Amino acid sequence: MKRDSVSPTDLLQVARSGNRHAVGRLLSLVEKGGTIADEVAATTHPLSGDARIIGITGPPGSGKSTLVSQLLKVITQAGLKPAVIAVDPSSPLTGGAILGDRVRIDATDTGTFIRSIATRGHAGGLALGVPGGVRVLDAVGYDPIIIETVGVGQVEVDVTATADTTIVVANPGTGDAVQANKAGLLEVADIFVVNKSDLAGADDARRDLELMLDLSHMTGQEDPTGRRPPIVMANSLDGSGSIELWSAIVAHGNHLVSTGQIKGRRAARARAELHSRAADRLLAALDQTIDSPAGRAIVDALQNKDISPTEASDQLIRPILRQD
Ligand SMILES: Nc1nc2c(ncn2[C@@H]2O[C@H](COP(=O)(O)OP(=O)(O)O)[C@@H](O)[C@H]2O)c(=O)[nH]1
Ligand SMILES: [Mg+2]
Repeated sequence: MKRDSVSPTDLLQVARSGNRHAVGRLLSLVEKGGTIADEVAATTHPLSGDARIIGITGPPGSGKSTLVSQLLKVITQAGLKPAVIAVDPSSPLTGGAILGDRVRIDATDTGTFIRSIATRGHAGGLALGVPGGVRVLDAVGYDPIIIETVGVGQVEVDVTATADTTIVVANPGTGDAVQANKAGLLEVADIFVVNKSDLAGADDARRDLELMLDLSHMTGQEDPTGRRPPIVMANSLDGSGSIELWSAIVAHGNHLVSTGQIKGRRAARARAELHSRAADRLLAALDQTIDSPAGRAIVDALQNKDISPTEASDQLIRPILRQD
């Protein structure tokens, strides 16, 4: 069979029957962007929406991948079938098995699916690639789906923030609590992990986070239900803390369901993806228009001071907004 002749619908069917190669190919199509990614989205959309999405974020080198590999053991032991999307460019992930540099998990053995997604170089970038990839994994039957991102950059924070449960990782002796606060991560955290708790200063790191949480409470940023994010201490080299972390994730999931907040989270996720998609299309239309003869005429008119900057941009977007 010719590689390009297989439709997303056929690929999805094969993927759902347990063929990991087909899962990888669907994810590649998503990364490619364009019409074929749109087709994959249309095909996987009706079969997705049920998987738990867990976002895990924190500075590069804080041990996210290592922590995830320990978490995967707990999750698979619980009889679940997890998948990981890593958008951390510092993690040397392949479609196969590498997570962290000391703790490795053989994905094929456990039925876990691990995949890295390029942060650059595909249409729509992270904001579209991640939801598209999550939808594929969800439609194939993976649950939960873990997204690992470095907690720098607004898009990464946004992607993480739309997970059902967002975990923020900090380390001892690094002032991570303060950094997390600055990056806006404190507000999106449902659970904190002080990873590398085997290192000196772990208790101080915990206290810093507690203090930050106290302060955010004072400024009124706390959960409307009064829930305070728990802080889990973890040593991902030996796996301690991973069972506690999974319990905290499950408890948070139950909290979302019992308070009805799950609906809001998922609506926010749908809204964020729709916003990215629409923005992407508007920008493409804008690029096309500004480089057309009519667009160049508007640029000329602006340069010649025939029209004001506002009038120029109005003229430019008018035909785009009128399209139906
Ligand atoms: N001492 C210690 N080192 C850790 C721990 N977790 C991860 N590491 C190490 O920290 C480094 C970065 O880990 P990695 O998982 O790749 O971090 P990531 O960039 O956040 O994904 C690696 O050398 C890990 O072995 C931990 O709990 N304690
Ligand atoms: Mg990593």
